[in-house]
Amino acid sequence: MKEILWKIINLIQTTNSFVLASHTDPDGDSIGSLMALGMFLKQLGKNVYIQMRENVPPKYAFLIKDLTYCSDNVNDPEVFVVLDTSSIDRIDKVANHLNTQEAFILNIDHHGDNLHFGDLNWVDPAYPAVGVMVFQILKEMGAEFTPLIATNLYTAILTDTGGFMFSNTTPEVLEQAAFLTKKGATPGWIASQVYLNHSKNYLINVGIALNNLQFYMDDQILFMVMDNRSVLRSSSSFSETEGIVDFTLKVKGVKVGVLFKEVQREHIRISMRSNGFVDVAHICAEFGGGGHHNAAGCTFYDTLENSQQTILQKIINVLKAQNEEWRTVNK
Ligand SMILES: [Mn+2]
Repeated sequence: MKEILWKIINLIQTTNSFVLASHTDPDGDSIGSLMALGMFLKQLGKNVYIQMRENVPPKYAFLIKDLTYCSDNVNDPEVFVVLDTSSIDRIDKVANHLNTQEAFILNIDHHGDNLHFGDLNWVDPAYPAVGVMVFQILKEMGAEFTPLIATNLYTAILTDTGGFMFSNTTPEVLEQAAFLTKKGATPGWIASQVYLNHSKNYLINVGIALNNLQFYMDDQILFMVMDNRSVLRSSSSFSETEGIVDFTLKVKGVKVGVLFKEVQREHIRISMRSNGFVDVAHICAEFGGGGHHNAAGCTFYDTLENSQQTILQKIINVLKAQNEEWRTVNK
């Protein structure tokens, strides 16, 4: 077993009160990991509080139906567990009555740009989901995988592997998913909750984005744009846009796809996807953002036009350099 895993197990065995938190704008991996670890700690008889104040998207409501189960009064936790969060600034703000200043910080994450802010850091970008890391802890510690724990971990893995479609879908991941299915996770039902549960607004937003496509560099780059006026005019809002950027990679030949959301004038949210050829986390980091090799984001405080121009130039340069390198290696 990895040494770090021993240390984490030892920490869990020798402490009693925990506050768990993750990043704002929770996703399937952050919610699923928090809930699964929280419920397991409760099995051990620990005091647990899960900090998840920020809007949990309605489609993930099925994961948190037993959140009360993990809302003990923990005022001065011994351990503050942070999951799936590269920087402590990105944490969902901890409620005022909680004092985590004195707590021992356990940082478990798979983002390559993690800042190792913990007292104990298990950071490994090789893991497809933090749910897989939590799975390992539970497995090693002999957890009882209840149907709700299995459902949470399955959802974490499902969503961070893009529905088992990304290149991080390894044999191990599928074995873990099979194990969780035997423990009561139901793939068809979970998939319908996560992927077939959109609002009308979502589809209106897809329409706006698909209506404004821009191809560059022989279709290696695809931009989708949601300008403020179109969204307001269609009486939609920017709240339901998760996954729209993934449409870009459905087009053959596209290596980098970008969605620009003009949430306000001179406030542009940018989501980026790569087919694997270039590292979009690296591109977004240059503009103060971050993420993973294949999925990242950043924010511009500039006009929509300037933002597009700056991003386009950057991606063209990166693609040219990468194409050049590829030609050299494969000569
Ligand atoms: Mn994750």
